[in-house]
Amino acid sequence: MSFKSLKTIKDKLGLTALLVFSGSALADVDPYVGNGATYDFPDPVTPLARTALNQHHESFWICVAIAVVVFGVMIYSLFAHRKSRGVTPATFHESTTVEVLWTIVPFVILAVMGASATKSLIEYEDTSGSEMTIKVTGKQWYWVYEYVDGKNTPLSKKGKVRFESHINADHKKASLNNLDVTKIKNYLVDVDKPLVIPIKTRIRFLLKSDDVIHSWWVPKFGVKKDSIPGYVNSTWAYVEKEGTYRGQCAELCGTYHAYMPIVVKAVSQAEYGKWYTAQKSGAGKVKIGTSKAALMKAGEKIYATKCAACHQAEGQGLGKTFPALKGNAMVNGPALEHITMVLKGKGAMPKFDDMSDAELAAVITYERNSWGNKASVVKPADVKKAR
Ligand code: HEC
Ligand SMILES: [Cu+2]
Repeated sequence: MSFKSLKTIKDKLGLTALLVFSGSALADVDPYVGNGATYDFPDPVTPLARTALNQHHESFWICVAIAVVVFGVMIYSLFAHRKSRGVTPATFHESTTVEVLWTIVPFVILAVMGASATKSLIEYEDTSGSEMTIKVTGKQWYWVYEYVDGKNTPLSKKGKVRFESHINADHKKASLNNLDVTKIKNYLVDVDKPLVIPIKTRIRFLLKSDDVIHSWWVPKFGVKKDSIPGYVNSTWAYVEKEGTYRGQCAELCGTYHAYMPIVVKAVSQAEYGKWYTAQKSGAGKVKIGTSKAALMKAGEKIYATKCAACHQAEGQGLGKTFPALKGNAMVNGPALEHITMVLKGKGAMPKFDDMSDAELAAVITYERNSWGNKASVVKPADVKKAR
């Protein structure tokens, strides 16, 4: 086929345009890569990430060397021993030298690569000497972070900092409604409340899950670890540079798997201390009033992040599994049964007893007075009594 006809086919398929556009699109959206080169690995900011990168490069260059030797011999043989030169085939049949060589050479290659890979793996698994511990819980479809112990992190249960990290609601809305997303910064990798950690501190992460298997993945940390129900996994990070690092859940975990990003803000130790103290004293927690208007306003937000995934945005439910809350008998009935359902859960309906009285009052009041529902307002005191 001539070059010209190839070119015609290419133009017909619009391949040129496709290539040009995919290139520029990548350059804009890839939030993981800090060095401007989208084909390369993200810049490592932890010793683990550097170990993984070096491990990759080392194995890669060994493979390149093997390829050069093997193809070199092959191409030389094809050329120098070609039939037109009258070369007759050699026989290596039952040659002990060849047998010994092709056993020993691969063994040596494996031993060299295996030894350094084992060293890297041990470094990955070794969480000893950590200065603080953060518990990470995967949930459909958000992350829960809890500071367990360590610097500025008292062990006492009272005042322990624990919070949820949900995807930026605007991003999710834009994605679900097929809106124009080209102008959205950090599209789908932005959250309402990032995990905040101090730099130059060896942090142990304990990973667990409350429902299905998720995976906590922050590329620049070189960390990707499954969070599995009924099992505690651990990994660690020592972040060298201040910055905002983004990642995603890396395990297909259901309908909204694409909407569980991770954002970690690494700050100086002094700044972290200040942040932690403020969190402990409850600053940054949204205060919810007890008036109907205040409960409705807060409830709408909570409903969107915690309930709409199953019961849908307008309370219309989904299929046979997720009941409609619009016009629902329980939602329009006595408050106590309704509160108990949300507190304790039932079957595929999760329990929400880790929410505060005020938050529960807000979301329940919202359900009871939206989409045409008309039922009594639920106050935080009612929730407290029902617990
Ligand atoms: C993971 C999916 C899921 C999420 C998230 C969820 N629900 Fe449900 N919900 C269900 C299922 C499934 C049922 C039906 C349970 C049953 O009867 O077995 C249910 C039932 C209910 C009922 C009772 C309806 C009835 O007719 O019995 C209420 C009220 C309710 N949910 C409120 C909420 C609220 C409030 C939230 C958010 C705080 C929420 N749900 C989040 C799945 C979910
Ligand atoms: Cu997940």
